[in-house]
Amino acid sequence: MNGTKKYINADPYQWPYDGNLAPENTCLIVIDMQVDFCAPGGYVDKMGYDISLTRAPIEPISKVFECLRAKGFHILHTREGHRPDLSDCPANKQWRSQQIGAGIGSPGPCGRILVIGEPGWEIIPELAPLEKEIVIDKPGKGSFVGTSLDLILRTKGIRNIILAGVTTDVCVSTTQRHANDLGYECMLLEDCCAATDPANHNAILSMIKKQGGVFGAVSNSKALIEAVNGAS
Ligand code: C5J
Repeated sequence: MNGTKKYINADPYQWPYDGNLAPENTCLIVIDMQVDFCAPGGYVDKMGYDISLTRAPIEPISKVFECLRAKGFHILHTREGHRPDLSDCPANKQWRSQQIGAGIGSPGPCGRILVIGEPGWEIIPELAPLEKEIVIDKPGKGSFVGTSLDLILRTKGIRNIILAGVTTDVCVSTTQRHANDLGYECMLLEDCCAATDPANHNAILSMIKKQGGVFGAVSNSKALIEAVNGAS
């Protein structure tokens, strides 16, 4: 932004730390807003968790999309899923999912659970990616393992990552911690994320803010939109 420093109101520090915020160097990564995590009959629902929790971020994320797309920020999406033959699904991951009644690869109302190409694996229509937006498919919880995400971000010159999606305590947190270790400047939008247990969501927010922002900072959709719209 022409050498002018730009910050978003965040906790425990104004983000990014050095005020180097611009559409070219900043991306929003929306983690796993898939039917399996947010819709009736999907993976999270089958595990017996309340999908009203994982659906709560849909509206704030939509508003953030509108704002960031208008300003030309990068937006990436991720999907958790496995090959139809489950050759990239570790046996322990599948076993654990079976223990809670939502076996990965098992048939369900949204097709085979967490399997690539099935209806449950698709991103929910409310948050569908635009044609030009990159979608990262990942077999694990973090978005960097087994994917080209780091290469893509570095090739595009992205150094600031804004995180949204589900679930705060699993895929979002794993991605943020890994990104932080890789040197990216991270900020999580608290109302644009959710966990299947609100206490876990709150615990992650607290962890991020320790040690001066050990994994980055925490903000929300309103603060982001205000800062970006005031930016131009
Ligand atoms: C989980 C995710 N919770 N996307 N995946 O298994 O957080």
